[in-house]
Amino acid sequence: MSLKLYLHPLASFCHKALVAFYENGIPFEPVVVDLADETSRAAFRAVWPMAKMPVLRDEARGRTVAESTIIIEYLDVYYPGTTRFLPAHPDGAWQTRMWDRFHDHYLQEPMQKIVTDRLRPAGKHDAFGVEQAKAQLQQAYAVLEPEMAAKTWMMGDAFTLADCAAAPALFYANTVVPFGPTHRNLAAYLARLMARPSFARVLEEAEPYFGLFPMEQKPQIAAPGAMAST
Ligand SMILES: N[C@@H](CCC(=O)N[C@@H](CS)C(=O)NCC(=O)O)C(=O)O
Repeated sequence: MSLKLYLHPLASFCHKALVAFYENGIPFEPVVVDLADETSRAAFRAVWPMAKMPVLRDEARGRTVAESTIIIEYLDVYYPGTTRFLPAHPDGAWQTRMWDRFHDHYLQEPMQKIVTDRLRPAGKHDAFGVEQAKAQLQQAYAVLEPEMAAKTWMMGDAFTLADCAAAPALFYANTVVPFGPTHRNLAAYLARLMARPSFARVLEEAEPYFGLFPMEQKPQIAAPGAMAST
């Protein structure tokens, strides 16, 4: 198969790329990377020395494509389908990219900070950094709540790159700092994302791995408002 996607089924940035593949039914071979396994890690480093997932290898075009956003942009250009991930108009395109960056930087990153702090050795935790990350999530929720008052998707009626980014970011952020009970528009948006067949498939495939999530509150495929508050 021409397209190989290096991924882990629990990894949120991999989910973002997978949504794009499933939106347009693009065939690919998944290569599951286990960073805890030396052989798997070394094989992955040989493909992409930064060892961050996802990474796309396009054998037909002889290209290695890193970074979830860039993978989606690459698919949009070279493997286009009915869902177009970037609007043709420059104004729509920059706004889509802005919301994509927003979800990566202000939801995914603080969410990962909170989750990976759990994996640090005793005495190496960063309680202050975790508090800052929680505050940043709350700030991002406050921006998104009015933003999603009257829109179906991040850019309005069309599902784009920004929604691929939003889906796993909001799903996992809601697991670590639930917003369901307090942010109704955001909860309704996450519910729409979870009902979208592409993301529903990603979650279904990830579910067997949810027990590995290193927080007490495990991810759940349930209505966002149903998550327990912390
Ligand atoms: N900016 C990157 C972030 C990728 C990333 O952080 N991936 C995580 C999995 S969700 C990873 O590979 N973590 C492994 C590690 O940090 O060792 C992207 O958008 O693809």
